[in-house]
Amino acid sequence: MRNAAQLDAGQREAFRKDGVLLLKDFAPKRAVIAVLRQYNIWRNTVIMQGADDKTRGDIARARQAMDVTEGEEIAPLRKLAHDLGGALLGPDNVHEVEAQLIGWAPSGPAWKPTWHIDWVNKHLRLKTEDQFPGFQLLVGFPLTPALREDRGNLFVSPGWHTEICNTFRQSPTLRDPLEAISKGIASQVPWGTPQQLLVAPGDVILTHSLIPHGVAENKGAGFADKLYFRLAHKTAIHRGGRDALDTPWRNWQGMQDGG
Ligand SMILES: O=C(O)CCC(=O)C(=O)O
Repeated sequence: MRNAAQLDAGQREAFRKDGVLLLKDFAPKRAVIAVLRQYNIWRNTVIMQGADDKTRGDIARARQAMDVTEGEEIAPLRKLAHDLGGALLGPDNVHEVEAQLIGWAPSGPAWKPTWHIDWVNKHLRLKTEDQFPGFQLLVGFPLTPALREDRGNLFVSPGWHTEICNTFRQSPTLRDPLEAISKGIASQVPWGTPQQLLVAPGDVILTHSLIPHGVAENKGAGFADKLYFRLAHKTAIHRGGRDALDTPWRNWQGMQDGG
């Protein structure tokens, strides 16, 4: 395991270019296993037992997500996420917008890929600036292995944070690029060349908030589970406003001074 402060210049440069960085074998496995164990307990108690039969069936077939604001099992990975946030956004600048456990059941025949940019265009119905990204950095911990494709992997379009920002910068109105994005989502046309990330527990995924992404089909036998932290600079300047969309590295102190 490496210290978060050791993100080197090459990794920062790759992150700037791709908007995505996969850190292999970076998180302590024992901490990852502890979160997975706790998630399974929550899944079988809080989520499943509280549901009626139909909901329980739906849950077993689909995506579940739960916010995790507490839980001592989460603490070591939360610290690592915040350290990484500090390395990229600047030490002492990190604000946690959301922590979320997400599990994808083995997908059925009706499964469809869903492309999106988090919070920019919610279900194609963006009406107000409130839905612009309220975060800047996603830090993801895969809890189960997805070392081959179609195991519920996160898939991403590297480099497209820049394309999205350029589109916003060149457009006189906010509406134009949003409509273009909507169209892409509606027709399921992926941006760029989508890549499924091949990951194992202990790996850490970093993505810029404007990276288009989705989830691959899960042809495996079990759940594909992840823990995601969404982080922002504490001034939360990205909540609302055009600046969040046309200036990719505003307030990323660690990206500006080379770390
Ligand atoms: O489950 C995943 O890996 C990604 C989920 C996702 O796209 C999201 O929460 O925005």
